[in-house]
Amino acid sequence: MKSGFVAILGRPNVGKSTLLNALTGEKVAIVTAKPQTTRNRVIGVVEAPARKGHAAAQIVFVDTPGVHKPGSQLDRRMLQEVYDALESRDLVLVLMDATRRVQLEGLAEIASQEPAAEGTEAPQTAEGDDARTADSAEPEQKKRGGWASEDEFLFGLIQKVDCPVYLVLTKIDLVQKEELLPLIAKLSQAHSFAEVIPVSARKRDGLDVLIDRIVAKLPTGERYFPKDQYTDQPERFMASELIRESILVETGEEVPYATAVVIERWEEPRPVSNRPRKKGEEVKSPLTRIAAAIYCERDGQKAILIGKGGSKLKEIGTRARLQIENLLGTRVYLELHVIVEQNWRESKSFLESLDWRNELERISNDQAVPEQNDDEGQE
Ligand SMILES: Nc1nc2c(ncn2[C@@H]2O[C@H](COP(=O)(O)OP(=O)(O)O)[C@@H](O)[C@H]2O)c(=O)[nH]1
Ligand SMILES: [Mg+2]
Repeated sequence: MKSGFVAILGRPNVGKSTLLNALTGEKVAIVTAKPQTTRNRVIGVVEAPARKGHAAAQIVFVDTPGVHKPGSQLDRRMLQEVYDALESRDLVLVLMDATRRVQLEGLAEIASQEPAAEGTEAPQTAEGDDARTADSAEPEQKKRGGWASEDEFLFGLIQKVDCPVYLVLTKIDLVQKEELLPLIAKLSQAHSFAEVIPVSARKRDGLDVLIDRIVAKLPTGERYFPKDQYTDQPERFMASELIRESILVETGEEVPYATAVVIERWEEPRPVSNRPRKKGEEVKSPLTRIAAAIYCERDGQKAILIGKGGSKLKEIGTRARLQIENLLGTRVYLELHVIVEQNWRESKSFLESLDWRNELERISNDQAVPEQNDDEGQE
């Protein structure tokens, strides 16, 4: 059998997480129309059965935050997640939004100009006129320079990897076939891709071809994950992500970007007793009780998150609860409250506390070497 890690890379909002979910057939990563939805690298595992032409394979996809020039400590952490994903991989998929005419203009700049020095403003390209992508209206993007420099940044990243890199054109359900060819030609000038594969995650178009081409490049090896495991994220973290997704959908302006979610309490359902039931007595399905804190940076954001008479928080909660019920397969009682934590996006310690991988590492270290604690002293 074959197995390997495949990193999914791309600018914000090109459909990385949507593709991951379509490939795994599970909701592994949250998806919204807003850029910077994904903050951590997210693993989704796909079992590809043996087919004519290739062996059975386990493909471990690693979805990543969208590549953008970091403005805050949170952004830098997101970029670090991209680097981490690039470190252990057998193949890289670079996703480009097929609807993004402006990318052509950006890459024309790359081909014809010296690379812009770090920190200089790149020429502004016509961002506003491609209404088909939601992130083009994002003011934060504008502050950090034009698309050209951000594409350049992404191409710089893949220049350094030493494994095959595939170009995956996404959202082809939104464009005419003949629009793809000039885009492919232009992108191929910027990097020599081992394969170019157009897909629509939404219509499940091109996914089989993509899987076939990936398996062709994977090394022989055993599974990295048990056969029925589709992600490495703990349920608690997935639940906090679903709450964040709900906030992203239900609020606007800067609120989604200034928000973090922390699960504070998690009570597993009590085992259902199998005592005899009275006639007509309803058997309640199991209930998971979850309490979560929503962190934001300012009082004004808190007011927006809560809404008139708590109405916004209620909407956020209801939407998230339904999703978490789907995830867990139990009923869920979800309690949300909002906390102002000024400038948390710049706080290294706060950002570290959000990372479930740190948390797991800390727990396993605590359990592995309890007797060494004395020698380490300070902390
Ligand atoms: N029409 C269409 N929209 C898509 C497709 N894939 C993703 N999208 C949309 O693009 C937006 C960004 O998707 P997401 O997966 O969060 O992008 P990411 O930031 O790259 O992870 C969402 O509104 C998706 O619904 C696709 O194949 N077709
Ligand atoms: Mg994403």
